[in-house]
Amino acid sequence: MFHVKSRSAVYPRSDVSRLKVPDEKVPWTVPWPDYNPPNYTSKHIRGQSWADPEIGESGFSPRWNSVDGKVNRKSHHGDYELYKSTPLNIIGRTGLSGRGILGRWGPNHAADPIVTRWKRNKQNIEISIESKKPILQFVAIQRKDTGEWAIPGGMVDPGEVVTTTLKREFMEEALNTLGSNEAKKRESLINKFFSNGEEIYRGYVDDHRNTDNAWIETVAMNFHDESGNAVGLFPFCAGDDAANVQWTDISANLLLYASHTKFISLVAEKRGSHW
Ligand code: RP5
Repeated sequence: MFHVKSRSAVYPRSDVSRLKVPDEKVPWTVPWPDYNPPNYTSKHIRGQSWADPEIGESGFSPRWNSVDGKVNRKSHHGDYELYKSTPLNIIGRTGLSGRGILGRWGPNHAADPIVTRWKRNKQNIEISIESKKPILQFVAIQRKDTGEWAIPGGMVDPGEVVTTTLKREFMEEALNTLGSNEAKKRESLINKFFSNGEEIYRGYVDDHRNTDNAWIETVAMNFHDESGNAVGLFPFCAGDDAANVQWTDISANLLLYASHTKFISLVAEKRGSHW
């Protein structure tokens, strides 16, 4: 269940089809002597500052399973294996080798800020007729690349601490209107709000960009506005990779990008809200 989108048929932004990997053949420990998936690394990532060179290229001597200079090559799941000096997906086979459109060999670290508030009708928190539990809302963005609704997450920059990424990505994707004056006025409120997060999840993301040799891992944190008077009142505006942004009711009906539905379900469980 946790490695389904990583095996989806056609690789994003390409016409490359993955080799079909049945559930039972996902683990590398299950022998598959003829396993020979297509190899694909998009030429668009070549030479990008955020991307690694090819394995074996002169001057590229990565320190796998370590913090390698400013690049964190450690997995949240422990040490990954190497095959022919190339990292192997920590969960298993995806039906595609190479890096696809991901920049790093091995883990590509992301961060996901889950900003929540209670749904209110005037001053009263709305209760679900179905579950009799209060309804929680989170800030969702609509991704420009797939059109799917998602948590406004993003990749951790080299040397950046995750708490900085969480705030930066939220500001870029959901609070784009906060130009310099507006941002200054609200700066201390925003800083205070983002200093109070609770970790919800840390590890592998079932993202359709994953390959046998490159994959996304995240730290998802919940920032909750209990009174609804902090970010609850902010004028959201989609920016960067986001086409739209909105408060979204949390329930089991959500169908979100990658593993985001799972992360949101963990928040609902933690806060005892309707699901
Ligand atoms: C997902 O992709 C992560 O959970 C995070 O939300 C996102 C990071 O990638 P970009 O939004 O930068 O493309 O796997």
